Amino acid sequence: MSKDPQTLYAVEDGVAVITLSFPPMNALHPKVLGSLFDNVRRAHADPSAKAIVITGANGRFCAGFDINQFQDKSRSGGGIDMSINTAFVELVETGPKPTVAAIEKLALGGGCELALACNARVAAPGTIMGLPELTLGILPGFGGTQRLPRVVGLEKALSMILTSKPIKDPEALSLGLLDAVVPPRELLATARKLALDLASGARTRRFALQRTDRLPAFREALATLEFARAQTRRRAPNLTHPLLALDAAFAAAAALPTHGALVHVFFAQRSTKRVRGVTDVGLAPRGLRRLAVLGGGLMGSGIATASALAGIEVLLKEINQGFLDAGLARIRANLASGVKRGSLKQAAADAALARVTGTLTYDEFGSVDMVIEAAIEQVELKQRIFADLERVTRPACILATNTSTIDIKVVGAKTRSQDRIIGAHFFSPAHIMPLLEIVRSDVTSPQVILDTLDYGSRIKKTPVVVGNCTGFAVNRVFFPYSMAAAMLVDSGLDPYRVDAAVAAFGMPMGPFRLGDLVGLDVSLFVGKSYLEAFPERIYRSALVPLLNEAGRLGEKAKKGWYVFDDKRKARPDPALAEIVLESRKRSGLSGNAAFAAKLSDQDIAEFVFFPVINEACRVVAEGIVDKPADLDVATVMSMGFPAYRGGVVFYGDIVGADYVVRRLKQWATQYKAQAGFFEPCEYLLAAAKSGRKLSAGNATQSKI
Ligand code: 3H9
Repeated sequence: MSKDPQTLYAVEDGVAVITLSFPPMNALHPKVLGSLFDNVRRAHADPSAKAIVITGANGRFCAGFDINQFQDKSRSGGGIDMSINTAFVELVETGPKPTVAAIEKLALGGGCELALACNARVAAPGTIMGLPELTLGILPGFGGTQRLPRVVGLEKALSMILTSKPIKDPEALSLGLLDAVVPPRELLATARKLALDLASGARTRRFALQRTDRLPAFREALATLEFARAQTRRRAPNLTHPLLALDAAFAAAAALPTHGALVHVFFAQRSTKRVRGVTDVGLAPRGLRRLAVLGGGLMGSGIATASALAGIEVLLKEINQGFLDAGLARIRANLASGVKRGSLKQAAADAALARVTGTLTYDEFGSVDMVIEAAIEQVELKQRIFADLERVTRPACILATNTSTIDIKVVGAKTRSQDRIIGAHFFSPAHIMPLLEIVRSDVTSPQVILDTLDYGSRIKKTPVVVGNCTGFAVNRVFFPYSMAAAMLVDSGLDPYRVDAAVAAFGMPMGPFRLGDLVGLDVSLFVGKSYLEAFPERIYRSALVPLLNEAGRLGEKAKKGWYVFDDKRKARPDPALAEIVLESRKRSGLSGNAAFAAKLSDQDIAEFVFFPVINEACRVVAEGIVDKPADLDVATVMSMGFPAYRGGVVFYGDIVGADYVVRRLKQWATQYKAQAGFFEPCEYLLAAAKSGRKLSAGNATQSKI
């Protein structure tokens, strides 16, 4: 037998048999690998071969990468050609013809990794398999950290990698690392038969890298990793590479939800622009040239800024010269800050400003294609404005309101133009926040919705079309968030602790810091509509009303939950304690103090977000969104829900509907008087029972 590193090629019974040949252990010398891949390519092109078996000469499969290569000083940098991994995936694992490993005696290190890349594995008794790379101070580098956890499960894979101890064939068989163990004389025939079965489809071809069935849920994976990390640090305090190997193996499991979530958000963001009955009925957007913005306050000036920057002519209307000057000054300031931050060129800012005209009358409204009303949230005022708008605009002009709470049909109640009335709900600051919630009523015309979608795209917002209900989609889903957080504080938790736990979960800031940003007067006002709309499932805390009474309105008043210095930096305020104590007294939740004191950061995050998932499920079930993914996009882009958790509905699927239901029920028992707040909705319960994904959506017709 030749001592040269090579592989041999033969076709037997319609199967290409490729034999690793490099005595004594068939180590993966670069020449062996090169020859292996050449022969796999040859097999793929060989019409007489339907499938491939990879085996080893000399009664041995393979002892791994050729260790001599690590010592060869002539090799520059000692690097290993990592395109080998691509070849493992593209030629061996997913190539046009299935591969089976026929293993005798040993499949170690790279040898085991080669076997793992094959679609099935057969061995003779007495075979050992393992990844001993850590004993050489390296990580399994041919995909073992990624494939082994997917084939034998994360816990077993970590233990095999960390201990470097191989396992014997009976255990490998029971773990699924081997598909069969047969006597040596039957090995090749069995492997060939298996390979042909995979080729014909008689048996399902499996791809280790694509498997998820053995991977644990994320929480469990994290617990396994943390345990293994602690153990490794204790046992090998001076070594780094075992920890790196651990992380790499964990990535196979952990990256799964994160990767899945981010890909989900990527596609979800693009799919919000497709709305059934609007974008699939052959309509074309009419193109918006001139926009009127009613109100030059914070929202109105932000909307005007974003629109002018997109090349749209803007007519800004105010009720008196003082307000108009202030509104125009805000637009100038918005543009100047863009230039200062470097996101905007001076010339573009100047051009945008030149597109804005101020007015105190409706005289020019006959020439606009769309009006966005951004006046204060007063029903009668808005109704009066819309009656005026109906009169002064052309019948084709879109009438939009930036209300964040008021039913848009109520806004248009004094008009006969309900079909051209739509909600264009921006988030503050409107020229920066990326989301545009487009609210349609049951009579808003598809053309008006399409034009508003088109306008949203032009001003570079991600539009999400939602149905008309209290709080629409975004605010409605987040009401329970602030309520749950307030419940925790009334139960005895420090608000700053709650904020820290929620920030640790991945939110840009906690609910109380956000309250200060939005303004606690606004929170009180907006919250009222929700309290009235859903009395059966609210928690009414005295906290926000008491803060309002004390003039603690948030950042703008320099004090709210926090106190703020001149640079708008938030600091905890000891003086808050008095208000918190008073609210606790009124809440009647003192019996929950011991429960609250024991909550971990993770518990806190679940306590505030699981009611959010529950409400999101109601929104989906009621057809307020076209598809659950719209809600995911909306929550990521409005409140900064972490994209790597996929949005609230997707997050519910990551943790599992059954787990969410179990927790909600626990809290309903803990908080008897507030049980309605935690009551799981039908949609969530059904998903928990059937195992159906929350993100699968509602079978019934959407309302929007
Ligand atoms: C790897 O695979 C890395 C990859 O993840 C990816 C990298 C990017 N290479 O011990 P023995 C030789 S790292 C070259 O007396 P036993 C050995 O030097 C590799 N040579 O027999 C000796 O040569 P000689 C991971 C190798 O029956 C002869 O074979 N794999 C290799 O008592 C007989 O060896 C490992 O860590 C090799 N990989 O034990 C396995 N392996 O006759 C390391 C053996 O000239 N090997 N040789 O002195 C072993 O643990 C034992 O040798 C083995 C056999 C259990 C296989």
